[in-house]
Amino acid sequence: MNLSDTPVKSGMVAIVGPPNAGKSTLMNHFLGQKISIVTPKPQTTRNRIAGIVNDPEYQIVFLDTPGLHQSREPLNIEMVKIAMDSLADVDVVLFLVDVSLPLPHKLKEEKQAELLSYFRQIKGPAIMVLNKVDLIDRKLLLPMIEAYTTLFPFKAIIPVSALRDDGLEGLRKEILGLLPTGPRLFPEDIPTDATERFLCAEIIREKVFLMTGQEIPYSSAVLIESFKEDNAKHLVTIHAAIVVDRDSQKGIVIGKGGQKLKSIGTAARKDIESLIGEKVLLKLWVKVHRNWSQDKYFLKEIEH
Ligand SMILES: Nc1nc2c(ncn2[C@@H]2O[C@H](COP(=O)(O)OP(=O)(O)O)[C@@H](O)[C@H]2O)c(=O)[nH]1
Ligand SMILES: [Mg+2]
Repeated sequence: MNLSDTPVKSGMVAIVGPPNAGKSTLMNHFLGQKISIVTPKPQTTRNRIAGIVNDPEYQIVFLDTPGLHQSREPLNIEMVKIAMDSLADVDVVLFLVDVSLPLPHKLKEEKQAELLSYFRQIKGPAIMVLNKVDLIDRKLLLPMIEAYTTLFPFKAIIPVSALRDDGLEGLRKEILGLLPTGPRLFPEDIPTDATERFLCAEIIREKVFLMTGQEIPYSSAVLIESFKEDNAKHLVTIHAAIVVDRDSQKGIVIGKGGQKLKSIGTAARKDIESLIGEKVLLKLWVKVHRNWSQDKYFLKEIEH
């Protein structure tokens, strides 16, 4: 019997909640590395991404998910579906909220109903994670905990700051207490189930989110057109297209004299090099694909 078959605490943990609550930040802190992209803009995460934490005593498979929010845009409907579907086969649900935002009973009726509808879809044990406690006075926590206690039978309500790594140890213990004992679900040496190709596209998308304003982040996607590894030279050559909705957006992403695209490329290349540990040659170009977010085939193509 090899080590991987030895029963340990092992299971899947979905991280769900409104956009910008800090879901990706939380997962990255548990992993000790950046798997999921993080920006100050809502709706950054578009797909379910697994981050796997291995320890001699346990394996926790976190699923980072897109933010829950109501919207009639096909891409957004798909994103919420991805998040809600991930609730189906997990052992524990972490419901994350940003404590600097209004409490549930202070929300507009419609927003409150939305929140409750998400809670109702939780089947197994759930932990409410009150994130961003660094932004508020600790005295406000008790009424907050009481408010959430009345809304859903959470197994625990835990205040944390994912950004400052505060309270995460206690949260990890709560999670382990709820996980079954069994074989590891993944090999011990991989931190994610995402492909390098997908993670590279995500890194480029993060730089587009961070370096462009207004509508561009939400109107763009990244397509990896080729990904070639030259093992002898320790060089990976990546060709990728930043896909936008309209001609006018193409100009914005390229920038004056190509400066914007160059900055995006340089920042992305550095992160990709540290992700894969090889030299990277990154060739970026910008392509217009009208209504890409409504194109099911295109959405499938950028998923992996
Ligand atoms: N002050 C503070 N900011 C946080 C914390 N956790 C996340 N953030 C910030 O909130 C923003 C959204 O984070 P992200 O992880 O992308 O949220 P997601 O949309 O839920 O995945 C980013 O700017 C993070 O740096 C926290 O504990 N405290
Ligand atoms: Mg996210």
